[in-house]
Amino acid sequence: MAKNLMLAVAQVGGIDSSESKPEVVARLIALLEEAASQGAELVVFPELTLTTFFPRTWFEEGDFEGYFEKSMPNDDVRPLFERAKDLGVGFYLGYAELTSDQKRYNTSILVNKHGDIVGKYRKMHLPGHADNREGLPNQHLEKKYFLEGDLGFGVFDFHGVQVGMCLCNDRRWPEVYRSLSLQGAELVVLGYNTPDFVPGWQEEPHAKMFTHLLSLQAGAYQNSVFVAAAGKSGFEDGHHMIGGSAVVAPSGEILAKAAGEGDEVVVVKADIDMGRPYKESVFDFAAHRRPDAYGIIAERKGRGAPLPVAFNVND
Ligand code: CDT
Repeated sequence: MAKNLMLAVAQVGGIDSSESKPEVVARLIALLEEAASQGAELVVFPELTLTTFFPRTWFEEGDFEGYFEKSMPNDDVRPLFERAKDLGVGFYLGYAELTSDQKRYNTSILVNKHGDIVGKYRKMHLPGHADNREGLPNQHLEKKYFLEGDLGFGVFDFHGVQVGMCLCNDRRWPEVYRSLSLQGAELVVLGYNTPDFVPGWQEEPHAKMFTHLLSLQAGAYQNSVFVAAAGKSGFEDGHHMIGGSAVVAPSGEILAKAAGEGDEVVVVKADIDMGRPYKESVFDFAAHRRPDAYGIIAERKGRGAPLPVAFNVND
């Protein structure tokens, strides 16, 4: 029997800092309802969905706590959980997490169709800087506001579909998809915020959308998984972020992509078994991978000298 999942990416247009969390949650519920009306079973929301992308701004200690969630669901977010449960729809949601021992993470959760949190992820690859770089169009202070994730790359059961999670910059790192695919992931879900300007990031404007989609497509194809990516997009307090929320098949082909940069839902019927022929042929990991030759990937962090290779020309 075909294993189909009605999969939605819910792109969220810019959230100005003046917008309250209940106002944002009302927008998310409208997107959820639109997705459900098209039959969606799982709705993917962006990274840091509940607020403006606050890491663009330097705040002094004590001035940024309002951006963080101390529990999940809390009173602001509970209406989203309740509406999703009523509709029998699950979701992925990114948010800023403050733990009971005062640790801060860039976090996502996976919620099943019954409203239960069945998976949690804390962002591993934190881009940007921790120091105050005044005078720039905007900063990128994820290294100031968040600790590196400590939960690893988990794969979680969503009503029979094996789902891995990551967040934004993680999508550019092949190790992420491979770590998830090695655990049997069939679908990778992620949220993102990709600003036009990131200090120290040299990339032509036209390349931003290309490298975003390239990362999703390469990750999907090389790991025989579906990838569903939802962005927070458009202008926030005058700062622009790319759109391009998309669903990609294990072939690497884009099945659907948001057309604009505002609130928009894209729904796709994902035949989850589409990954199987790839997993059983070109990407049959057990048959073809060479972990004995990949040690350098786990041992070395940055680029360095070549490793010695012993060879005789005619042997
Ligand atoms: N939020 C986030 O991780 N954004 C980054 C900005 C670029 S860092 C070079 C991204 O990868 O889209």
